[in-house]
Amino acid sequence: MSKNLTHKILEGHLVEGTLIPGEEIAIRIDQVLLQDATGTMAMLEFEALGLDRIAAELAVQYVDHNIIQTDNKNADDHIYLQSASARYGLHFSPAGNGVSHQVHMERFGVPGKTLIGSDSHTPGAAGVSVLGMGAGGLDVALAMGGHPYHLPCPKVLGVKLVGKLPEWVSAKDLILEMLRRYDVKGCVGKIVEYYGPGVASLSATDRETIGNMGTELGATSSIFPSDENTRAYLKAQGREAQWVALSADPGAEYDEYDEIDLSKVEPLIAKPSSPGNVVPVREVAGLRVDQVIVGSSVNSSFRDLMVVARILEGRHACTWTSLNVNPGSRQVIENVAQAGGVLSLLRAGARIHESGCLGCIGMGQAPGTGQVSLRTMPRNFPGRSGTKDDQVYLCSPETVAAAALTGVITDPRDLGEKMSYPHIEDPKEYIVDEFSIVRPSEKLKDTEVVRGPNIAPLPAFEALPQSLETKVVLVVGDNISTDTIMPAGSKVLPLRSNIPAISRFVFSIIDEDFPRKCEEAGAVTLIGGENYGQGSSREHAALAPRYLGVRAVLAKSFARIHLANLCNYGILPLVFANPDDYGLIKAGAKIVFRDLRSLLTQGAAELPVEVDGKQIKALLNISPRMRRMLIEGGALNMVGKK
Ligand code: MIC
Repeated sequence: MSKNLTHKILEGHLVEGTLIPGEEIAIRIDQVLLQDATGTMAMLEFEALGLDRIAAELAVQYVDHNIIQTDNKNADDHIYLQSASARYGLHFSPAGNGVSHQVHMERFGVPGKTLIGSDSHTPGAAGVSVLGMGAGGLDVALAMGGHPYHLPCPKVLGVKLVGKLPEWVSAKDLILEMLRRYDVKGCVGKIVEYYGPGVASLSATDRETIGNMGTELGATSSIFPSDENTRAYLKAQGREAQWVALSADPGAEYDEYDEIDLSKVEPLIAKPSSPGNVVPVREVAGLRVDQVIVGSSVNSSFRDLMVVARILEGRHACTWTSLNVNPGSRQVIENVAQAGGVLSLLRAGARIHESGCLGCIGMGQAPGTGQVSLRTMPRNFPGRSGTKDDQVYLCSPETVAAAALTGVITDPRDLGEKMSYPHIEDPKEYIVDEFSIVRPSEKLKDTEVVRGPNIAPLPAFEALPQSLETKVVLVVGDNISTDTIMPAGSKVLPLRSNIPAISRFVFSIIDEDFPRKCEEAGAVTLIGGENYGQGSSREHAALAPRYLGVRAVLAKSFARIHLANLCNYGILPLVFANPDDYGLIKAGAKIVFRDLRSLLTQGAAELPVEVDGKQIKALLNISPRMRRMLIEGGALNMVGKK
């Protein structure tokens, strides 16, 4: 039978289950990626497993998020991560080296491998045909320890690409076109597989852009065939020997189909404050722009920076528009420098920042009150930039460059009247620095793990009681992101290794009093709408609420990674059997769950819920493994028992 590429990779790694959409499967994980903001917790969890060394083929700890060292906290975390990497056999990529997704693709991605990362944008690995998935820190720790990764078997959405992108239109516009079609939850439970003749016109880094931001569709992952473009990229990285050709069989079938004619894609932009709020750039043209940023997690490759550099060459950014460049890696900026791009950018007035995530998660670069910021980043959830009521738009490097020149949102095709479109060729041979990554070795194995004062021990949680009496402390709407539940930003991110401290900021964007209210209530139920917990992989959005006493979230639906994180920390992810019941529950309501333990043990898919004395029903649509976790009070308790 002819197979699609997703099924070929999944089948090659399947250790439990069958490839039936929705059923839980477990797959072998070849590579693991961690970043520092989620990595300290994941590393503490790995240590809690009591293993001497990692068991995965490769694990790389990147330092790319918490790189603003305003006091000891981030530096303490980095020392912990570096010493633990040496001790347990991880590769270590220090601060300044670049964003995990970009560096992993440069140095480690191998077509056909599976990768999980403690960062939701791990699917960017699609750039070199790696099946990358974001996961909570605990799942990542388990994968490092050699455990398989469990997930609901996704459907495969086959997107046939035909034609070629026009000038001034690039990969970002293509993924924005997908977001225009599917919005932020249209691909939950799916892997997006791109195929067809149009694929050949997209370079490896273009594919990285599409895979990385495919996360915003709610997708489990994205994948591209491994072809001559993949080979050219790996060759330019000095890794041609690791290339293998991979594609779907001719006539392969998909669960769902779509088609995009690349020649019809136009410059698009996601308006505040959702990556799914996409319109043509023309529709918002003329709006004054105060800040533009190219780079960070996505669109930070050589091509992305060089296209901006060439557009701006010999010109200067508009006086009121701050032009910012966040290279994806040290390698990117070295190569841009070699190609003359750094000088063009500097002479255009650019602020060139250190390689890393930076403003993408509110680590600096916050816009001023009421200011408009155009960014090539993947997310613009409310307040994520660090500024309340921010006005962040997401767009291509070409649209960023056009706005930098004119000071207003501008369709980059309009620049075509004054200049020809700069086609950027990727280097035939990238400058590669083999010393930029600390490799594990026998010598480093005896390194002592250094735990500074910023590292607090993991909190322990009790098993599920037979009955639970809770209070509703907060009712939220649809598409609540983990940025709202557990904000990022320069004030909060440094507390990622200290759950008691970070828990003071849970839901602070909505209600600064939330932690106190939870403590007063003792046990808490939260009420959510559709796609609760979309966005990041940060397990802190489950772990910190659990620490405050949250025992259940009753919502219309959940985002994939967050649902797993809730189970990992013993929080019940319940779905309204009748979505109309959502409107009946107000903050302050008393919610009682009776016979919980027995019902979960019996495998009940429907649970009775008493809301202020009135009975409604909730669905618990999770695997038997997740049920066991909930009963034990979380994954660590369960693994500990084993
Ligand atoms: C993000 O883009 O939201 C982050 C910050 O990279 C997160 C990880 C984190 O919260 O540390 C993600 O994407 O998973």
